[in-house]
Amino acid sequence: MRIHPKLICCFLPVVFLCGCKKSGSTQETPTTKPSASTNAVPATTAPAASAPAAATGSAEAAASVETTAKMAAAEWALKQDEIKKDPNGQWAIQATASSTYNDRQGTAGWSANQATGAPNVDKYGDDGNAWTSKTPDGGIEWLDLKYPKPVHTTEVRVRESCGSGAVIKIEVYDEQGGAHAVWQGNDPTTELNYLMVKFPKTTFKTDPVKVTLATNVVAGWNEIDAVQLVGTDQ
Ligand SMILES: [Ca+2]
Repeated sequence: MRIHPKLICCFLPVVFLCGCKKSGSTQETPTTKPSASTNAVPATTAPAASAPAAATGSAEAAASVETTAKMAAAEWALKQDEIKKDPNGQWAIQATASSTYNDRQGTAGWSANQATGAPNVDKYGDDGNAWTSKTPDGGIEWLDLKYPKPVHTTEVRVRESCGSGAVIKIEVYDEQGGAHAVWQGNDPTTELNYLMVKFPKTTFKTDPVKVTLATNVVAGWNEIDAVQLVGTDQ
């Protein structure tokens, strides 16, 4: 039986090959796979607080670093919860993509539909509950998402869960099917976080949202857990 390349990617300690760990994120313990030795939770992948300069060997300094990290983790969890419950937010109900890992269809792991619904990836890293493209670094890939209700939109939130930072463009469509780019640029997202793109309320109602990635800009698999469309009827 052949070992799946994806599994290798998942279990090798060299996580950076997957693009799921970026150099520089050295605070906290970067556990590369689920381990029973820690009861830690999603929060460990939270955007860690900026690491205070280490005062070598001082217990007080260590405690202070820990406290800061915990506060950052709690803040991260609160923000995740707030977004999840945003009354003006909608989660996609249908998705298509330029390609999918291993040509996965339907509700299979890493298929486009894994980017529908509320976020369900708990930890930064390769996870079948997110969509990813057929190849990790092939270049331009896109994800097209439909929502229950067209709205005048003010924001799109893309939850990136592996190889974050590769989104280059977000477009929303008007009801005649015209595409409007609401953002194009350098995605600053790292770790398990949302790319939150805010813009003046659209004059038209939008439904489909298109997220374009350049998968070659962040090495390894670039995975999208969920995409929220924020907007109102008026
Ligand atoms: Ca998901």
